[in-house]
Amino acid sequence: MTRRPSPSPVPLHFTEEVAEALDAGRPVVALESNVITHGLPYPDNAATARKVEQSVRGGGAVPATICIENGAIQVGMSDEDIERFASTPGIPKVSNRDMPVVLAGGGLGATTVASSLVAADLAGIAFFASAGIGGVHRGAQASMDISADLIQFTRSKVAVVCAGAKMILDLGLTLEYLETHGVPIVSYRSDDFPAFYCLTSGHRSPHRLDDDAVIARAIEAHWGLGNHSSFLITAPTRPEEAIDAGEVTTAIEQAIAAAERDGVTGQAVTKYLMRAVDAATSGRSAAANMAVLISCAEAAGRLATAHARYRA
Ligand code: PSU
Ligand code: MN
Repeated sequence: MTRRPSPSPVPLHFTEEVAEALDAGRPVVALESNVITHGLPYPDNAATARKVEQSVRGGGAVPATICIENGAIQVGMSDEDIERFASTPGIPKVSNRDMPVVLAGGGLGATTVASSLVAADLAGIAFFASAGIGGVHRGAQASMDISADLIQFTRSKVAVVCAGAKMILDLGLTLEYLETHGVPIVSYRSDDFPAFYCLTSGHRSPHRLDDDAVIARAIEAHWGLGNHSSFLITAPTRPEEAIDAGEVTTAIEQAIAAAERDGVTGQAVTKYLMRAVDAATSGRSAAANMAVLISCAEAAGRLATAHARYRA
């Protein structure tokens, strides 16, 4: 592990490869580790995390999976780290609000989209990839359950490549929230705002761009306008790996009702709903989940490469 000069007193530990890439201005894509510990069961989670890293490399960029360990933010995880996070039960989900406490305590922590963005911004990594961002939950009018991911987009200067937000959420309200906060959204080679492993959420995206170089210019223009916030690029999954929204609608509604009945609240809601939908679709949604993680990582690798070229 390498230390690079950091503007923050919080220690950032980089793998050699990530430190070298950042020093040389080569493209780097940050990735979250919560999807390893909480997104998929073992051993699919370890296999998928490795494939996701390979997909980032396939696009020409260096992957930097983020986690918390020994009171430091780790920027880049070794293969052994990934295996340990994938196979150790009980590693906590660490969102932005949890970071200081887990850092002070010295234990392990798996970073969500929100906390990974905090880390990427501190580390000077311009790109982040995740399959599905958090969003405004259905019924948020009463529960006030809005993912901290959305708030962090308004604070972290990072380009985020994702396949939209998960179908379990209220995607219309999620788009409203992002519009209110001036977070740009561009659909990559598509007209629609996707819904994770579904090709469309039924909502059109505010913008469509097809050209990697134009996307790179748009990201720099956003930051050039003085915004210290994220720029969202949605890349839909491959049609042959997509799930028809109708196929999961009933499963989602039943999962939400069950979560209410079982009194599931707060941090636990997202994982509970995802697992219930996987169970109801006999694992088909888990397979589609893996596919969309990989397609987002590929797109992020390519776009980060175009962006690094534009900046050079
Ligand atoms: N995608 C998945 N499963 C997940 C997540 C994403 O398929 O568990 C995680 C991500 O880490 C995301 C988090 O940042 O869920 C959002 O959680 P919440 O809704 O509690 O903010
Ligand atoms: Mn929540």
